[in-house]
Amino acid sequence: MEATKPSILIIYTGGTIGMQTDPATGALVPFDFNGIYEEFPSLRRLNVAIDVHTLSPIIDSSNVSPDNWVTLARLIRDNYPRYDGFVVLHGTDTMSYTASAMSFLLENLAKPVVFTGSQIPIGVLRTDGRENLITAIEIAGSRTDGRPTVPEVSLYFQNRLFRANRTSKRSAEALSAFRSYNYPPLAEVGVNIAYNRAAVLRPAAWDEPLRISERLADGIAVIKLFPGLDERTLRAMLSAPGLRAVVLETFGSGNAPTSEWFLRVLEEAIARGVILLNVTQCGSGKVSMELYETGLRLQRIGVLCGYDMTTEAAVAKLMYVLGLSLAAEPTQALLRNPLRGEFSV
Ligand code: ASN
Repeated sequence: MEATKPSILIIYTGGTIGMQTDPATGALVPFDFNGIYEEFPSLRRLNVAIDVHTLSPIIDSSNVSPDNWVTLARLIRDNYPRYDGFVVLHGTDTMSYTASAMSFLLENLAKPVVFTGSQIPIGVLRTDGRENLITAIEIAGSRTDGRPTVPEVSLYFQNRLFRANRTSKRSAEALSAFRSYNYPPLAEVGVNIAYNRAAVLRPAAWDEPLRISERLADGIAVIKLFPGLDERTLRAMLSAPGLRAVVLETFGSGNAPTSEWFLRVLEEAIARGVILLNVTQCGSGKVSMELYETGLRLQRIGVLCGYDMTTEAAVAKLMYVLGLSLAAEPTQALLRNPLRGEFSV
């Protein structure tokens, strides 16, 4: 008996992948993904059943907000029992933020949610969108031993499948726009799709209902250190009304100046209850605060270690964890431990 076709919901949120040239005006206009089979007849050969949901309004991803993330999470939750997998088409500029946020918001996820997009509009002959889309659909529908092959939030771009919360957009030009410096690809795509099954996250249970968190905290900031950052500026940033947590982008393996004023300003913020999470400005490698005096001082005053987490994942995780409104201790515990494979200790 033929196995039933996997059913995939494509969610189009906006971005370059959904653009095509209007033959009349030459301007870029949105592509109607409901006509996906007419545009890409080869999709029928994939042996998957596809439905399309277009979010309204579609947005350039620079305009994405945490409210959009909650809308997306609700859409996936509401459709979860009906589909075997989800493909989210998203602008590349902030895709790593949205996909990281989704990895936290979707609790008990046991089905594939594959993000993709393109650098060249889908309606342009040389587009990278066609391959990205078709392969993302194939990955979302893939099963191994009767289970989804990649039951986590992933990001597919230019022949590589990554854990979404390990990615950053690293090129505004190259078709290979995303990098995952600190975690190996979940799959490499050539003639075949070679899955790295050992790297894929397994759910704690396969049949738990999907739950979502619908609250993302505000009051999160990113502060990137640079030589010459002065006391007045740092103090002003850390005294912003409503500030709850800061992703502190430090140097190298989590290092920062040891000057008295610098540590005092950070200490004062921590005393006011502001959480400081240390991630490195380097793409690759991790924060080890005990390595140098310059990191140790941060650890002693209560700055949390972000290990090899991306800034994108750190922002999303802080919004998610603080949105849970837990007491200080469980909040810190969630921040000190990886929840969705977002860092390696
Ligand atoms: N500006 C676009 C976006 O992020 C860029 C893209 O998708 N390539 O929505």
